[in-house]
Amino acid sequence: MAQKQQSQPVYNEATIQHLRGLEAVRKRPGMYVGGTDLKALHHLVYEVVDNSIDEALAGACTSIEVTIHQDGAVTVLDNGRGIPVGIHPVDKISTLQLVLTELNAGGKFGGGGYKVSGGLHGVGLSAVNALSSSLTAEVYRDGHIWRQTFERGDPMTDVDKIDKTDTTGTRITFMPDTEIFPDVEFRYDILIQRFREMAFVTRGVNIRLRDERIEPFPNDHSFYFEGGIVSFVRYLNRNRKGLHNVVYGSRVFEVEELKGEKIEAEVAIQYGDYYSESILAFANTINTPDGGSHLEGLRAALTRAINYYARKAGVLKDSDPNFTGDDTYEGLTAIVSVKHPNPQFESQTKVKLMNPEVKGVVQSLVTEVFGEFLQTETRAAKSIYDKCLISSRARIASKRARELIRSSPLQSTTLPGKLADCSSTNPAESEIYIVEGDSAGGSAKQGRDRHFQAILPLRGKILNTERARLDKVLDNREVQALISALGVGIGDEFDLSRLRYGRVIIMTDADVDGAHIRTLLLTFFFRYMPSLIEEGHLFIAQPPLYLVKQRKKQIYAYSEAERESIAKQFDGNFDLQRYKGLGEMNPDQLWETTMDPANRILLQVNVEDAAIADRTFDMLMGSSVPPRRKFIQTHARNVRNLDV
Ligand code: 0RA
Repeated sequence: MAQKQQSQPVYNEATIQHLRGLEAVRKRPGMYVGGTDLKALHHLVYEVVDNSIDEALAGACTSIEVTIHQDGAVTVLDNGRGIPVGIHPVDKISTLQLVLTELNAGGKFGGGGYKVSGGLHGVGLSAVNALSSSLTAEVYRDGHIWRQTFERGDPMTDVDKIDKTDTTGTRITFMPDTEIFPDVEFRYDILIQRFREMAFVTRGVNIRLRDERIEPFPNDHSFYFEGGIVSFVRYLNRNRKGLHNVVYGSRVFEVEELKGEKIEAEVAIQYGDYYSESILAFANTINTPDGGSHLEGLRAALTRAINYYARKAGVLKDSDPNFTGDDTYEGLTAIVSVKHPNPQFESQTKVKLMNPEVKGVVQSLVTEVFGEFLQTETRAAKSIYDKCLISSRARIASKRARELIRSSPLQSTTLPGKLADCSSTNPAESEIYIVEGDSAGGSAKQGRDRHFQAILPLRGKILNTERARLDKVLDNREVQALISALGVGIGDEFDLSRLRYGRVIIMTDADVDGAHIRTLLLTFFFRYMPSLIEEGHLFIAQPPLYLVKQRKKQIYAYSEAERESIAKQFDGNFDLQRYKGLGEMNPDQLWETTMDPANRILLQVNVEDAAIADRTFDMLMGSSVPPRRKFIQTHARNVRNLDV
């Protein structure tokens, strides 16, 4: 190539039209890069890197290095094949110049080497060139280093052969134009996030990001994930427990619409012991947060496979309805990544993939690999079905609750007549005792410190109805009294900030019925006021089980172990009084043992405790009594200890 004078734009017939194109990019950057804000600025880097990723996807590139320079320019260097520099047969100019000056040229013209591209809005490197005050492209190819420089998209030099080399690759350095972008400062954090994702979905490529603006260069990270999206799922679940190893599958599909070109799809799936859902979908390595056809295919196939095999395994009976999609997505971490020769995105910013044929492709892949997994790994499959069961029960319970709440007068704000309120109106210091039975309620009212302790007696026999269903419970007058005493409302109206007492304390007898009522109340709070538990407002009072007496000395025992150790202390010579109910204590005793903040032991309820109660609840409300009693006796006091 002949040397041309520096900084003299190189025009020939072919370039005139290209330059007009680039002028349009500068006039309306919004149409080409989605605006001139920070997001658009960073898109310039992604655009160049996307081209290098394309080389990696073509199997021709293993390393991409991105550098933010001190002057604010960015360099993207890769070891791909290098942008071709020869004269283009149609346009009669160097392909390098064509790629950098013609809109839509990119690497995809001529049906050549490229399978896929995630390139920005299909406008390619030329848009970056147009929006850069200066750009230098250096190509390592055919034994030589070639260079061409541009200003605001105009070629300043010809494609110059500047040296010899035995490697291949492309180095693009550009300075975003301050005439276009009000803020041209690249953010390391934004870029690193994107490159981490790209490295995960482009197996075997090393992406490095360095920031030369801060010495001694603390910002220098490399990403390389041999395991691709399997590593990605492990990374996302790094602090959580998986129920099984990551399930992975990939296929290359030929679909008729594409006339010989192929779609590549891969998925990685893992369920864990948590309830959130994180599914990420990528199209040509670009994250598509609004999903699209690839995500639809994944979701549909997962739900169908789980329903099919759960039914086959007898987990779902003939009379049971199918799990809904949501039932099957709780606790799921999954990634679907497709590479498509002609991706169609909903909008310029590429947040949603539209190609309809992709849905079926992903669906058949997931059906095959995940179905195979469910069939062979039966234990893992069982734990997934069990999770779905829990999700579906919770969904049905909360639906029933919402319906009920809508049609019931539970939002009343008048305080119930049975409430013995405290004089303090400061929730930070006040507490409410929910007490089983009117007689214990009477003792508690007399024994309390009325300044900060309120008492609400619940009539035991009503709550005691053994077969009470939870929706019946909401219809219950006692529970309605509880809701209005707390002041928080319920359902859509629920507002924890209106809680009238900072501590809500359940105080029931230390017997089977007491445990039963406690389970019921815990279940109620868990299903209808979970945030009250999460924020640490719910407690269980712990009355003593025994009074151990020796002449004038008397000691309360709160557990069997305590009773034994006191008995030893008294040399086996003592009187023992067993408390079966709160009513057996006089008001002073009740204050001293169970209500006085100086002496009492409260158990703070956490969500796990309440979840156990919730699971227990269904069993308790079943029709067979003996296992129920046994369960209550063994588990009722099995709550974490906490001194308050
Ligand atoms: C056009 C055709 C080919 C590669 C490229 C462009 C290409 C573009 C960029 C941008 C950054 N790095 C790049 N690397 C390659 C195919 C070349 C061939 O078939 O040899």
